[in-house]
Amino acid sequence: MLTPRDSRSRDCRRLDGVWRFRFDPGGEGTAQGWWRGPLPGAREMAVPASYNDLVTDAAEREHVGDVWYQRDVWVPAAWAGQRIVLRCDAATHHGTMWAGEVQVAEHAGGYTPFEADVTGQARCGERLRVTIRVGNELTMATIPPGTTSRGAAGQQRQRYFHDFYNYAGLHRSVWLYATPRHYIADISVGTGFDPGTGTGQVSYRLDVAGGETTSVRLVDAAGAAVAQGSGASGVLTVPAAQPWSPDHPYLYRLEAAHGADEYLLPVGIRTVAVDGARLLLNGQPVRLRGFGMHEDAALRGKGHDDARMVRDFALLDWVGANSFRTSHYPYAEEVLDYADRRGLLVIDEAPAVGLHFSLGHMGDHGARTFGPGGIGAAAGAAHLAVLRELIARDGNHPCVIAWSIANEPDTAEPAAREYFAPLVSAVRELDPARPVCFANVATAPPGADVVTDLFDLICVNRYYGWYAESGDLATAERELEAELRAWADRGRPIVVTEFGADALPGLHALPPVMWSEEYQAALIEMSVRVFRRIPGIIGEHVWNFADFSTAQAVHRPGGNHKGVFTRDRQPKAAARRLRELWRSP
Ligand code: BDP
Repeated sequence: MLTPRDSRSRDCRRLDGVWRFRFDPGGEGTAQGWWRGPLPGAREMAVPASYNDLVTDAAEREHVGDVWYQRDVWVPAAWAGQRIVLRCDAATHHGTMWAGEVQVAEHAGGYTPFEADVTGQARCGERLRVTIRVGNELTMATIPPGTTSRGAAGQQRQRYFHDFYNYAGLHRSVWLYATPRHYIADISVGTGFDPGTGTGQVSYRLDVAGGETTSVRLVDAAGAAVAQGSGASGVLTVPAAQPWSPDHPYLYRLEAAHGADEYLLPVGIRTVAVDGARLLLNGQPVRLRGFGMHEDAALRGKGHDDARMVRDFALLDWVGANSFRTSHYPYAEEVLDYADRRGLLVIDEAPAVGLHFSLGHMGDHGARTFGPGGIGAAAGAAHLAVLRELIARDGNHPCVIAWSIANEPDTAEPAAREYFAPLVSAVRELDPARPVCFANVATAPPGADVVTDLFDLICVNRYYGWYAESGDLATAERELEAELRAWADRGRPIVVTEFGADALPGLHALPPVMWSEEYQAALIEMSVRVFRRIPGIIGEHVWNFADFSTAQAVHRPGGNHKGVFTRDRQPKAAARRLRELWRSP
């Protein structure tokens, strides 16, 4: 799905701002048709933002069910004769959209966009009422999963199995945009690069609507055409290509034309491949240094914020990171565009988190995950749908070097294999060019895990020195090394996608003890030392980049404090130590 971009033929308007808003705890809005007129009893709410931390009432913060957003928008008179599209970048977790009185779209999945042709509803030069109902309920048929129950006061309560707060609302922009009636519906590109000759290749395929002639031109960063083609698909050859890499994130632009419509797509020419225990970018081995992150900040919650994004990337650069994982859901497209421009390598993750019902504080001891009453066919179908949408949305980004299809599912359960095998095949079919992985959990070490052989990369989340061998870094070091060596025997590249410790900012201890800044720094340093002793470990992603909000729990004082930066993006001692480790040769 193409991200909205202005061009000679396209005009895109973000509908960000303050919308009319209403909680709907009783679910009356649907029965009463609240989209039919001005939202009754409305207050106001910022978009994009999670609503949870903008309210002052506990029941509203923890609301389970629908909320309604509404605003009017002037449809420009100049759009007469154009195709008009209403698009929502993210409604977490379900969205239903009306243009005037007409329901135009319905979508499940909180982190991928949906849109509808509203040419029939939008009158040029007049106002259009846009209403979006957003539901946050998680069930055994949603990704991520969750359950609801009733509290003593009769209120709905939500339980989920992932360790970040279930923020909800319109988290990203809503758009109204216009294209010509005959238009480019989608573009997919693939790239090749021969390091020997320096020749690059860009294969392209356009989906178009309406009979017109189609052509493409590839231009370099200075705007000079380097290749062109005609027809809806083909392969462009680029002699003396400038490959995209973290050191040189060079972007070409594919200028696609179909009749009067034009779409401008940034393209980075690069290859990614797994060769034995190496991960190759443009034929060269690459090592990943970085973080699992979250879209999370005070007040806005998971609402996309360019200011936060710019600060986060400045800190990634400062600390010497070259990569991150979009733990545990697809991030805003603005983030991937920025990563393309800044040369960050991204493991792009589906929102399949919490598929482990017996994990630690979040689960129930001994509970089964896969099977009747749990994760089965319905969740599998939702999971496949989000993978399709993820790949359709992000497949053109050079920054995306791998698909992570889940975080910490219970892959020690035999039924996990039956669940994951078809998903892995589907992802390979949708994108044969990128490695596929998932983040393995500590309860499924080698010998217990039943799925890792299906994947290209071995990604493991390990907490030796924190959840295991708490406070004893010497024993933790031995156990971490022993387990990683067992994984390394499989001869595949290994990325440690999580390791770390909570540190309360300002808590100091000599000698280091748990929860202090010094202990966090020491644990990270110990882990990095182990990684460097084991060939085959090609990536280290600290958990987490910054402190983040979680569900309320006795082990989460004001959230999860495994950030090496505070929630307001200032460095703890571990960030300074990492900077030395990552920036020294
Ligand atoms: C892992 C999860 C991550 C958690 C982290 C932790 O993948 O989402 O936040 O551990 O416990 O289980 O801090």
